[in-house]
Amino acid sequence: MKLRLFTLAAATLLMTACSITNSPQKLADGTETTNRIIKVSLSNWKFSPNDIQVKKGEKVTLELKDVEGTHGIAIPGLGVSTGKMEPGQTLDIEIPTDTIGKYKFFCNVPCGEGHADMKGAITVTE
Ligand SMILES: [Cu+2]
Repeated sequence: MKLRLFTLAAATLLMTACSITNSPQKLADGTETTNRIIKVSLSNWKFSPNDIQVKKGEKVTLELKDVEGTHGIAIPGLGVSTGKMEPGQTLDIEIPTDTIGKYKFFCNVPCGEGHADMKGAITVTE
């Protein structure tokens, strides 16, 4: 009986572990992904977070949400450039992670006095 309980506990634990790594998550637009989702908010005048670390080969989707002001994001080194985003708008972007490096990003929509402060970086590590 003790052994059976243990087996059951082990199986439950295993199932839990699998669901953490494999179960699809819903993106803001309702589509599902097994990618790691990193939520990034855009506001006056910052990206949060603005220092993002990912692993080489990791499947990553940035879930951008504009919470204040009109902004956009450009990550030239990763070939990403959004259009204008308005408050309340979300945008999901899968980013390439196949090359190690530090990729700077910045706001690509003139948005006022703090526009030049809207910057950050995504670092892809081994
Ligand atoms: Cu801006």
